Amino acid sequence: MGFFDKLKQGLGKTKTSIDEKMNNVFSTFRKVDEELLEELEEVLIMSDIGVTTAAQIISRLRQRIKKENIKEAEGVKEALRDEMQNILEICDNTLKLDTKLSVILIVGVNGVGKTTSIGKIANRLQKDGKKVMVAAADTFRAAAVEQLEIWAKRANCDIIKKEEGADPASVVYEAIKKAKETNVDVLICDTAGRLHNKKYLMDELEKIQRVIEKELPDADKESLLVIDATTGQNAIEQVKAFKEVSHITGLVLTKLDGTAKGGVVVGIVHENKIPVKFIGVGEQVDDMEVFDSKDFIKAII
Ligand SMILES: Nc1nc2c(ncn2[C@@H]2O[C@H](COP(=O)(O)OP(=O)(O)OP(=O)(O)O)[C@@H](O)[C@H]2O)c(=O)[nH]1
Ligand SMILES: [Mg+2]
Repeated sequence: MGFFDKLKQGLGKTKTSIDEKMNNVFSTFRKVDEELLEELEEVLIMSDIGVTTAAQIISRLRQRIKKENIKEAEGVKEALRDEMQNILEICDNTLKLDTKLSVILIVGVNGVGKTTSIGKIANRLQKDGKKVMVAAADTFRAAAVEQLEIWAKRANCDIIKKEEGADPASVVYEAIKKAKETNVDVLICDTAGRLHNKKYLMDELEKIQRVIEKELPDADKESLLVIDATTGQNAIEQVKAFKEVSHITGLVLTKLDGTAKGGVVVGIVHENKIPVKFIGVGEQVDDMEVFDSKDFIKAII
């Protein structure tokens, strides 16, 4: 199955929700008026896009309808797709990893797919000819290290690990040292996700980042927040919490092959100006793609 089909199939439930609601609105379509715009705004809000973003999309849509004299349902749909895509395209979604030894820090709450995404990203970068190393800085559970080891094998890259309970920042410190010695291009650091224990999470993440900053002041650094697309509105809270501790450079949206609520990402990107860099569409090593806003919107509506 091609990537687009996978995404489309995955977004099937999202599609049903946004598309179905949208079609309900258009099924009673008579003319383009305020009532129609109000109904569309409601659909957007119900699709987790967020009140502010939905209002702005509709306001732009209203202007376009006037300016372009749109009178048909299909024209409204097309303009709506366009406006949503514009939002998702506001920022650059490429990874900036130009320095020899650059670092990707992976953060996010429990179970969103951090470790899995690391495996997939490592695999991609290795295939692109980069030498990758992963650091098992989630020392919270022994199983976390074992899981990352399995992914490192799949991606064919080295791993730096310590015993369970070790200081995560010390794992990162050691990994940076080893990475420099062995000519690594990109170091990817796994972290433990715990939003409920926020203070600890903050301290631990800050410490890891201090080590990276101190050891590699001039290196390119990405801090990717992993978000499970099935969580809906809660994802907004996660972005807020992690933005307080880290300069998030991009999002990884996982589980879009599942019961996805992809709409939430439109609001997140709009309100935070953080681009989606990758999307996860399955549990296999190849099930990750660079985010493409056009495909994404086409799959949703
Ligand atoms: N269907 C699907 N499952 C995924 C995807 N990404 C991750 N998963 C699954 O989600 C579960 C959690 O993934 P992990 O990578 O362990 O998540 P994590 O964020 O590292 O979890 P913790 O280390 O416990 O915080 C696993 O069962 C993965 O196989 C995806 O894109 N699609
Ligand atoms: Mg993990």
